[in-house]
Amino acid sequence: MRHERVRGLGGVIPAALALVLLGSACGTDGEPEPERAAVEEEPGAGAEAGDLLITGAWMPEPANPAVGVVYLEVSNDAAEDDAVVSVSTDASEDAELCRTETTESGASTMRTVEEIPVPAGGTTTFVDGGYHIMVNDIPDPLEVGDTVAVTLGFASRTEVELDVPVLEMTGGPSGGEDAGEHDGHH
Ligand SMILES: [Cu+2]
Repeated sequence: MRHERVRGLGGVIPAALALVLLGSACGTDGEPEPERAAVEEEPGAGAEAGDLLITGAWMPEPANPAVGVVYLEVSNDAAEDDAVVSVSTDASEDAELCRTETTESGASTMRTVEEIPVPAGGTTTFVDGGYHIMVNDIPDPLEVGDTVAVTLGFASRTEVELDVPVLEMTGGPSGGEDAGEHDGHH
């Protein structure tokens, strides 16, 4: 019975939507949940403010419970360069903009930075081995499933708030693949 119904719909709607309908039919008889499907496709939080678009924001569950890191992608659709110039979070009073750099001898060092540039028409990726947000002295340990409120301030005076999910170390959209052993910024 159920299969016949789905097959009938399949003739007139895209296969991807049919899958969504099929998925929801298993649980309840309610409507499909397109928002939920979108979240599954791209883990992490996103937000839009003016010409700025943030996607894929997440925090790997901290290995050291006192220190967390937030990764994300910022796109700037404006005609002018912008930059992230401040960060704050409800997870700790101590959050900062940070960059991992690889020295010529291959050692990794981290240093805080005043700003993280987001060029006009460009995208800056916060990633393991590059720019990131560092959250220090976390008083209450974070676990997978928690959400951390993060506010980014931009040079253009735009502020963007995000509810950043804490995910398993391997669960993020910008996981270890781009690790910065071959950092090409210099
Ligand atoms: Cu850092």
